[in-house]
Amino acid sequence: MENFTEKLAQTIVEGDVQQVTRLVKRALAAGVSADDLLHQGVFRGLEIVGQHFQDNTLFVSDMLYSSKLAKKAISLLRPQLKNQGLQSRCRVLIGTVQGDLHDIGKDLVAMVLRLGGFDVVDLGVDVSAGDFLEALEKYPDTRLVCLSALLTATMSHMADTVAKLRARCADGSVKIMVGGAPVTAQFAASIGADGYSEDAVEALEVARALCFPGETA
Ligand code: B1M
Repeated sequence: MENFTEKLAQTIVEGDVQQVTRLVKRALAAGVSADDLLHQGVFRGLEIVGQHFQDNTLFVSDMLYSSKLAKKAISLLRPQLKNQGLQSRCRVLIGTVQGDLHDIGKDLVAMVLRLGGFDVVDLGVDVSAGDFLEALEKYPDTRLVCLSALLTATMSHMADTVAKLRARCADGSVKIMVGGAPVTAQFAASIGADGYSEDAVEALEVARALCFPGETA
């Protein structure tokens, strides 16, 4: 059988929108799971792009184009991804921290949380601590704030935002979860976040544990 996931990864690196669209549709029709296409196709492709960028064989414009292809693939896969319905609704704010424009991982976390039944308000990218605080005013029923960072250089903004959110919500009624490629569990603990997750699937588990501690095994 054709190796659709490998082909999708390669198409994210060097293909175009039509090729991605055709390939994803053919793969789904052939019975390849959306989950496999996402992880072994889209994520793998972006990983290769990152490696090529690091060894100077790809440029920022190439990374940008690949991210567009990844978003196209994700939009086609979204309806097929498993809905892990949750009874209780819970307001979540999410954003990529100040100075950081990466949103693919953040969008995936938002999507998985929505599939899991959370009411997600996506504040976008380059979100300052002040923007997060303003959003908390606007959505007073918020129970969880999620911060994403992809650049080592923006991790300090993550720390600053956590400190300001903590100062505003000292009673612990609002939990904070952080994540993103350079973020580790140790870093999360050191800045006082309540939770950390390595990927979008784990983010749902952590969000549930933080918002509904009595309901998780
Ligand atoms: Co950028 N970039 N980029 N980039 N980019 C990286 C991150 C980099 C690792 C590439 C490299 O050098 N190998 C490097 C960062 C190095 C570092 O600081 N550690 C880098 C750089 C240097 C830059 C620029 C500075 C380049 C330049 O201009 N010279 C620049 C910075 C711009 C800025 O933000 N101010 C830049 C720009 C860009 C583009 C705009 C071109 C584009 C982003 C487009 C977009 O997002 N709309 C881009 C891209 C595409 C990448 C790579 C190739 C792919 C990132 C991605 O989407 N990955 C990336 C290399 C790589 O990752 N290998 C790279 C796929 C995504 C699904 O993974 O985002 O990690 P990720 O999310 C995961 C987990 O991390 C986790 O769950 C997600 C899904 O499982 N997660 C969370 C994420 N957030 C979470 C939050 C949570 C929990 C889990 O809870 C709240």
